[in-house]
Amino acid sequence: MTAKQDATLRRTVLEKMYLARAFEDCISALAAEQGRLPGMQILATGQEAAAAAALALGKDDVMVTNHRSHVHLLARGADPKTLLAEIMGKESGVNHGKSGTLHLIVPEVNALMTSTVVGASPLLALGAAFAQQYKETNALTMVFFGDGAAAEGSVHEAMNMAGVWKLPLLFVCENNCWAGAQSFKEHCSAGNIASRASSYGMPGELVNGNDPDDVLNTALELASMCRDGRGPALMELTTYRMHGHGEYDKQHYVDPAEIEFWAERDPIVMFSSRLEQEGVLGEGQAEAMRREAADKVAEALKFADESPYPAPEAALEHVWASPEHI
Ligand SMILES: Cc1ncc(C[n+]2csc(CCOP(=O)(O)OP(=O)(O)O)c2C)c(N)n1
Ligand SMILES: [Mg+2]
Repeated sequence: MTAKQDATLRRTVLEKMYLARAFEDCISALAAEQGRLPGMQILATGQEAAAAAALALGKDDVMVTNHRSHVHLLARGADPKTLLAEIMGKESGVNHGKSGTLHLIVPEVNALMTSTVVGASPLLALGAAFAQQYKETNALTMVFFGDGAAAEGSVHEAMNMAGVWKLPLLFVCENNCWAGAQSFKEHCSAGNIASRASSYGMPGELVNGNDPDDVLNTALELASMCRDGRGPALMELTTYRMHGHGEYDKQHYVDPAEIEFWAERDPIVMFSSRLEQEGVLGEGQAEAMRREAADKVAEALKFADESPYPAPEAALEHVWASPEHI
């Protein structure tokens, strides 16, 4: 990558981080209003540097993600309008209002699946990576999962088979220090997840998940290894869930000092000031990006608000794949 490409990509990473923050701030506000959003809202506030991992993917690569998916999908290029409409259960949503926030699928950006079954995404991704290898494509699959999911048998099985078959599968574990109301220390016997990679014969990298440069560089390097036929890889992003598990959760079980500690390490604040200091962004450009993101989300909200709910007669449409898609 040349320095110019590098600067362009880093600016895009920041743009996507601002977009994800504005998008989720909007959801957080809507969730506080009665009757605006169906179901539970799970946000990734504080985890926006993961956008850099999604931006390491090429057009033909596949992404599979979990219940905390908005950052990944927006970074990959999902349209905030149809995404927000979907989350609001509207007909114009990316899945015609039938998935809501927890089962989003965005075929336009090869986001195959969002599974809220903890630990399911890596197995689904294994199938996608198998198909990529079988069809002799040059593409890879990236799968996001949490530190809690890492304890599920299905995740170990997926890692083992990916290692055996040398599949082009990049496992991205976002260790946000919590799985529901259980801290990492309460549910994991090891100090980190990345070190497990050697058990499955693949490289494992522990990355500062609040530093988009680290995330981007490691993701680019590991993705290129997967693409070259060298088998799967694992990266663990150490980060922090700034909100509760869902918007209903007021985090009574978390030491406020812990939240404060991580608030001082806000990935957006740190990255925007780094890009300004390095001259990658000129004066006022970061603020302009932030405002542009807020405008896009305001437009998305207007679009979603003006869209109707699906008609009851359409309840069974778009639920099963039509024969021509099988
Ligand atoms: C198989 C299964 N078990 C339990 C749950 C309930 N559940 C939803 S999210 C969650 C915590 C997952 O933690 P982690 O994998 O660290 O992801 P995070 O929520 O922190 O992003 C649990 C236990 C579920 N959805 N699926
Ligand atoms: Mg977690």
